[in-house]
Amino acid sequence: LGKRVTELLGIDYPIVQGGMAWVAEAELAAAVSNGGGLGIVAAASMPPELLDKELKKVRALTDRPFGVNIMLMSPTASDAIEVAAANRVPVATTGAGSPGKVLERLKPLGTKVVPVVPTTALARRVERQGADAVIVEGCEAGGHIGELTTMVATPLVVDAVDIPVIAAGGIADGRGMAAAFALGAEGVQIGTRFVCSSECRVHENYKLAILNAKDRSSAVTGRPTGHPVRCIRNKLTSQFDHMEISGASVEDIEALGAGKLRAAVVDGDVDFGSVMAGQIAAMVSRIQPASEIIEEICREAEEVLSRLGSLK
Ligand code: FMN
Repeated sequence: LGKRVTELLGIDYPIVQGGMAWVAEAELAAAVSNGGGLGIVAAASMPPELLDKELKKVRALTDRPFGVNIMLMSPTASDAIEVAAANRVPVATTGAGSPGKVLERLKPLGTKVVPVVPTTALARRVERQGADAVIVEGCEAGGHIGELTTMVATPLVVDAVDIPVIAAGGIADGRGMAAAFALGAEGVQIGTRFVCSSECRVHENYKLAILNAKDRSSAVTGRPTGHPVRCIRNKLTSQFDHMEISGASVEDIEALGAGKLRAAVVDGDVDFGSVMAGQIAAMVSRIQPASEIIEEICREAEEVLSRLGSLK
């Protein structure tokens, strides 16, 4: 089922690790790629020199394909594209916007470009622009989110384009992966569960916050700004709630969010930092090596798929 994706990306299993600002560094990316998935370094939180260093580090740690995630909203996006070009990165995923510039600059160099899209309209547009595949991300996901759920957006996007569709948002085990395939996806992208991999270098408090999360632990902050973010409920999300209820300005709400992901990831401030994670955090119960996560999910997915023979 995942053959078009594994062949396109040169990987063993159709599992992509989500690009995650401040979280997705070289060690995690290399561990995922060495485990047979596609590891990704997130450019959003990195100045160009650091991104260059991290990409070279992944190359030193694995001989498997890997990728870079370029957040198009980020002020350093243009620099990140040039660093990705100089490093001849095998795959680029893009988030939050229209990836025209990335396609134009990186595709001629042989980089496979796989944009993250929240809607059928953007999926169609990036296919026309030459995207090699798309990642459709539902609002169950951690981080910046769109409106549609994975359950709804995946089959709609599958129907809208001919290129392979990779589903993201709310997938953390083999059941989720098999469900995504049932909806027509040919691969999955996973963020939250990989935060709890042994090789991910986020502060221990961040991992604990995910491990302790229950089904109603996640909240969405910043809706009035037009850039909503899913994270784990804490003192910061209460502050956001109060501001939104009291009709605070968009500028003030944006100011409250500034620097908060770094505070949680780097300083371990899980009370007043932004602990971005998906709803599926409730299912993540162990810290494991990335390769074990990949094997476990694929084994479970195979079992589920073989069990689902017919309706009766
Ligand atoms: N997606 C991007 O395209 N660029 C980012 O910089 C980015 N940062 C993220 C940071 C965190 C902490 C998390 C949890 C997610 C982020 N995402 C980002 C989304 C992930 O790449 C991925 O699509 C998402 O986590 C999948 O949903 P899941 O968390 O339910 O597995």
